[in-house]
Amino acid sequence: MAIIGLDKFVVIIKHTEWLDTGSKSAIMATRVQEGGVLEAKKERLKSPPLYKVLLLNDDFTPMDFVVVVLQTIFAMNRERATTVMLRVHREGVGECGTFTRDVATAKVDQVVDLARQHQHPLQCTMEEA
Ligand code: TYC
Repeated sequence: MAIIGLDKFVVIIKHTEWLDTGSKSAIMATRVQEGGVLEAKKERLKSPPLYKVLLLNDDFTPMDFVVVVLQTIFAMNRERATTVMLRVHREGVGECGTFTRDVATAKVDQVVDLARQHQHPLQCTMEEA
């Protein structure tokens, strides 16, 4: 909830309706009713769960391709992308970043799509952080 610190809202309800004047014509009238009180809850929303995007090693995807993937999809500079790629190469798995679920899903899809377009078996996955 974005509103913090407000205790109460006064509710103003406007009714607009046709009033029958008894003759052949009718008029529009607006009535304003005031006085309802709505208590604001002093609650903060929980922050959304975050997901780590992980790159997996394989024996076929070229190192240079993985570096380009990390630069383009994860906005890493060349040095950082090379460090992450080498970690995946040596340890089997490496972290590309932490994102909300939708962003992590989109990044995983982009990595896999790009890899398949180039006929590489590169695997990318995500897990809750
Ligand atoms: N192991 C690959 C090779 O030797 C390089 C590689 C690194 C592949 C990272 C995938 O996520 C990966 N060409």
